[in-house]
Amino acid sequence: MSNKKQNQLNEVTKSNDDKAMTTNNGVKVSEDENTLTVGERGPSLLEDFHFREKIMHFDHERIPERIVHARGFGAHGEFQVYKDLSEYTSADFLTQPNKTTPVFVRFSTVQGSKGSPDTVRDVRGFATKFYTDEGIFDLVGNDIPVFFIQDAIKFPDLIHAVKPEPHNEMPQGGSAHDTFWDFFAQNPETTHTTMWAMSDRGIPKNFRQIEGFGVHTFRLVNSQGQSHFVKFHWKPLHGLESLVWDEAQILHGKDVDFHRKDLYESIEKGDYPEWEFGIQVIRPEQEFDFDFDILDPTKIWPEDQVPVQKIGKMTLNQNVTNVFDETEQAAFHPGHIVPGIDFSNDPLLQGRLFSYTDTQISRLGGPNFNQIPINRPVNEVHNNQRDAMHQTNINKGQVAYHKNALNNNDPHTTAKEDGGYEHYQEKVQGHKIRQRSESFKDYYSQPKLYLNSLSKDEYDHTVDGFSFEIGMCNSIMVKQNAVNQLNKVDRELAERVAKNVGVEVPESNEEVDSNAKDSQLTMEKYDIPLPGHSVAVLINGNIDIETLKLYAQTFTENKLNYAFVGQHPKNISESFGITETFDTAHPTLFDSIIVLSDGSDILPSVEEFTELTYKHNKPLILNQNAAQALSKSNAKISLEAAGVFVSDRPQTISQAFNRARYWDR
Ligand code: HDD
Repeated sequence: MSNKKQNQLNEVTKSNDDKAMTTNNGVKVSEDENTLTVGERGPSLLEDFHFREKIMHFDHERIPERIVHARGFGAHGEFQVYKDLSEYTSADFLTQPNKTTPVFVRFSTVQGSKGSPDTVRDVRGFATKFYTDEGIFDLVGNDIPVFFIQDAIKFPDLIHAVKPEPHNEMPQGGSAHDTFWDFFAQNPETTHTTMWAMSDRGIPKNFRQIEGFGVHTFRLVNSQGQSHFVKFHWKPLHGLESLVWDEAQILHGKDVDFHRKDLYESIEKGDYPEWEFGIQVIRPEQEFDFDFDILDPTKIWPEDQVPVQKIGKMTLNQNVTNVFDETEQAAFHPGHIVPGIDFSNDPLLQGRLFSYTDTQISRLGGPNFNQIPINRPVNEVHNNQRDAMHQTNINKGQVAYHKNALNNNDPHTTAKEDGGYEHYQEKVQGHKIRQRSESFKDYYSQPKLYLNSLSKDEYDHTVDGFSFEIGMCNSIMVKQNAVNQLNKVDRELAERVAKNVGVEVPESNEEVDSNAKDSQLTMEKYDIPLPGHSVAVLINGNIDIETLKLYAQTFTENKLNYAFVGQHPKNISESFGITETFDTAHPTLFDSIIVLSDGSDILPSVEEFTELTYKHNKPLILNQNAAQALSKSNAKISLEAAGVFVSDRPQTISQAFNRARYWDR
C-alpha cells in the first residue's frame, strides 16, 4: 500500500503490546476473571461496572451483514496508470503516470450469508476503492460483465428470488432452487448473465484469477468538457481459472475459506495478485452504431468490436490488520466518483446511486460512515455537515452554513477549472414515463454469442451447470419454463438440459440463428503462469531426503506452493515447511499431484488422492515406481490419458503444469 493511506490507518491502529488493561473510560482493571459477588458463593453485584461494560460491548459486536455480497474478503494495494489519459479524462489518478494511488479491494459472493462457503456457484463481487488525491472513486463491479436485470426497480425481486427461500431459508449460498429459476424463466432479461453464471465463470478457482468489470457504461470527461462512453475492466495477470463443480462442492466442506485463504496467503508470501486496468471507449457520435444499446447493462461491448485498452496496473500487496475494522466496515458506492468520471443513463446504475448510501446508514449505524478509517478519503474533507450518530470529528467554529460572511464564506466552493466536480451537461428531453426502451428488448442474441464463443469443454460444462441447477428445482413447471427459455437461445443446450432434468424438449426450435463469436469470451484465451501453482507430493513408502530436496528446490525456483504429504509427519523432513498427512491434505486443495513411490504397494490414501485429482482433470506426475504400482492397483486412472506424466525428473513440472486442466482426458 502506498504511504498516504497507510499513514492514515497507522494513526488509528492500536496495539496492546506492553499495555495495561483499562475500561473504556481509561480506568486500570485489576481483575478480569471473576465478577464482583457477595462472598465466594454469593450473588453478583450490579455495581460491577467492568463486567457490565465488557458484556454490553460484546452484546453489540455484530453489525447487520450486507443484504447482498455478505461473504467477502479484502486487501489493500496500489494502482498506477501507464500513461497520461488526459485525452479522455481530467481525473488526476488517470493522468499522472508517476502517481501511485492507494486502493482497497473487496471480493465477495452475492447470495450467501457471511459464513457461507467461498466456492459456491455465484457471481463474484469485485469492488475497488481508489483513494485518489481528488477524493474516492469506487468501482463497484463484478467478475461477470453483465447483470441479471436492466432496471434497478427489479433488484429486490431478483434478490428475493435468489436468496434462500423464505419458508425454510434454504438453500444457502446458491441459486439451485425453484424461486431463482422461476424468476429466470419469467424475466428473460436474466438470460445473458445466467448463461455466464452457469458456465465455468460461476465457479472461479480463486480471487486472483478472476476478471473484473464495472458492468455499466460510464463517462470519461476531459478538461475541455468532452465526454466518451466507457466500460471498465480488470484483466488478471495470473490468468483465468475455474473449479470443477464436483470439486467446488467438496470444497464447501473441506475448506469453506478456500478463496480468502488463497488471497491472504498469496499476499503474506509476497506473491502479489495483479490486474491490468482496461477501458473500452465509444465516442459520443458512435452511441447508436451497435446492434445493442450501450445503456443496457445486460449487454457486453464485444471486445472484437471495441477492444480493451490496458491503461494501468493494480497490485494487492497488503492484508488488512483487522477484518471487521477494515473489510466489514468498508462502504462502497458506485456514486463515489471524482472529477473526470461521470455516470451514464443506464437505469440500473441510476438506481444503484440511491441504494448504497441508504444501506450503509442501517448497516454502519448512521450517516457518518465516511469517517470510519477504511472509508476516509486521503485528501481533507470540509463541509457544513454536522452532528449525527458516531460523529468522530470535532468541528471548530461558530458557522456551519453556506453562504456566510462570518467565516469568510468558508468552506468555499471550487470552480471546475480548479478541480471542483461539475456534472457532464448532457441535454435531455422527454416525457415522464415508466417504460422499458425497445432497444433493451433483445434478450437472446448476446447469450448466443457467449455460447458460440466457448470451447467445446466450456460449452459442456455450461450444459452441466444448467442441468444441476434446474435439476435441483422441485416444480416441473419451473423446470419446463426454464428449459423453454434456453430453447430461445440454443437448441442443443435446451435439448441436453431437458433430457438431463427430465422435462419435454420444446416442440419447435426457436434458437437465435447466428454463428457470431467473440474471441475474448472463452477463458482459454489466458495462459496460466507457473508461479502460484500448488502441488501435493504424495510419498508412498520411503523416499530419501535428497530426492525430496531436489523437488523442493525446483518448486522454489519456479515459485510453486507445495506440500509433502505422507502417512505421518515424522516421515517427512520438517525443514520443508508445510508437511501434511493424508488426514489433513485433500486433492481439492491442490492444483496437481506428484506421486513418489519406492516401489511398495500403493497406499489406499494415495490411490484415493490420485483418482480424485485425475477425475478433476488436473495434472499428475508419477515416478516410474508409482506408475508401475498404480497400474497394478485398482485405481481408476489411465496412464496414457492426457495430463498424466510418468517421470522421475522434478523438471517435468514445467511441461505438465502449463495447463491447469486436461479436459481432453
Ligand atoms: Fe450491488 C453491494 C455489485 C446492482 C444494491 N453490489 C454490492 C457489492 C458489489 C455489488 C460488488 C459489494 C460491495 C462490497 O464488497 O462491500 N451491484 C453490483 C453490480 C451491480 C449491482 C456489479 C450491477 C451491475 N446493487 C445493484 C443494484 C442495487 C444494488 C441494482 C439496488 C438498487 N449492492 C446493493 C446494496 C449493497 C450492494 C444493497 C449491499 C451492501 C452494500 O451495498 O454496501 O446496496
